[in-house]
Amino acid sequence: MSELRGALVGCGFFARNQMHAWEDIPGVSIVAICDRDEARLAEMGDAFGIAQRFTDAAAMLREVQPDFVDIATTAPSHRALVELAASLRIPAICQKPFAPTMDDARAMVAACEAAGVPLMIHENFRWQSPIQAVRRVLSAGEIGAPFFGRVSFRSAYDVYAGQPYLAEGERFIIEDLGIHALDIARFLFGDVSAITARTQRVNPRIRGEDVATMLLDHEAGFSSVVDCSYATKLETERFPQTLVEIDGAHGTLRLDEGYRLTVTAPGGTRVEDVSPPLLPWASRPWHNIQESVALIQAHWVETLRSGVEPDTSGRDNLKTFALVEAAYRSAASRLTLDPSEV
Ligand code: NAD
Ligand code: 89V
Repeated sequence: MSELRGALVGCGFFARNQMHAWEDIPGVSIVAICDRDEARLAEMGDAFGIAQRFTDAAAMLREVQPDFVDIATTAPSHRALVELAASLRIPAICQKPFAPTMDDARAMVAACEAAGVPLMIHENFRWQSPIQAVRRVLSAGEIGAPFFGRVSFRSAYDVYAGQPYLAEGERFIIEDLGIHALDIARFLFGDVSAITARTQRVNPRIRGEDVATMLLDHEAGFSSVVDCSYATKLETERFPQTLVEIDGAHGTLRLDEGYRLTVTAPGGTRVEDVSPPLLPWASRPWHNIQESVALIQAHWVETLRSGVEPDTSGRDNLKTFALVEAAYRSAASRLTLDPSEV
């Protein structure tokens, strides 16, 4: 199998994880990197020994002609970069959140489909090994058909220190973090026919909302609650753990603090430690997210080689992104909305 040559756009806070993960995947190498900020470009190039460095993405993609591009910039640049990749017929991975608007996201999917190139959104939280463990229990039918679910992320971790832009946007927690929890709800419970949301801003030093509570009606015929907060000061800080509760016809499942999975089924109760591994380049508490970066990127490579659509393809992720948009509109209007209509 020939080596896949990738190129990265965006050498900021999170891209370092993506670079480490690429280094660990056999048969792939990042051959060129790009950032408008020369200092960040130099720092990443030196850290990972990448000689081909560009400040302009179009120049990089035209000159290098990579097998894929990994877009690790923030949302405002996503549409232009994905459309650029599509115009050059280069498969693209794009970080979440998909784009600033639904129209942008739809245009990105249309551009890639018209060009016949794969597009995957880097929606990594469903790849976290504790979440995969939950999905395995559900799929095995151990607790029977679910009739209630909860996906919960509550923390007071200072995310603004590493990602100052999170404090500056009109939208914050649903767009940045809730998007992951909503995607997990889709992954575990299926697609959503209606959403009702409420938001609050507790931290006066940020512009957007830092608390959101959402009620989802699933097409499968039951409801789940997705709640997230960056204003929750607990005895033990849980960042970045997502907790899950599921009640089923024959039992229950709880993914609790400390990656403790408790399954109560007709045969009794078992407790498992489903902690993610600490990869050699990872550091606590981010290791859970970092492992999922390695797993989603390995998935991308498999799909690129096999021609199968990635699990979080652009088309799939339109549904998660529609939940984000519908949640904001529901919070503003106080109405229950159908996400397929936003
Ligand atoms: P950042 O601001 O630290 O880095 C973005 C970099 O992109 C900057 O260095 C900037 O100069 C560069 N850039 C922007 N537009 C460009 C363009 N057109 N051409 C070249 N360079 C350009 O941001 P970050 O915190 O690294 O976040 C990046 C993305 O990753 C965001 O969308 C964020 O939501 C996402 N993110 C995802 C996860 C996850 O777990 N999936 C975690 C953190 C961040
Ligand atoms: O995963 C993310 O998108 C990050 C964080 C975990 C801090 O919310 O921005």
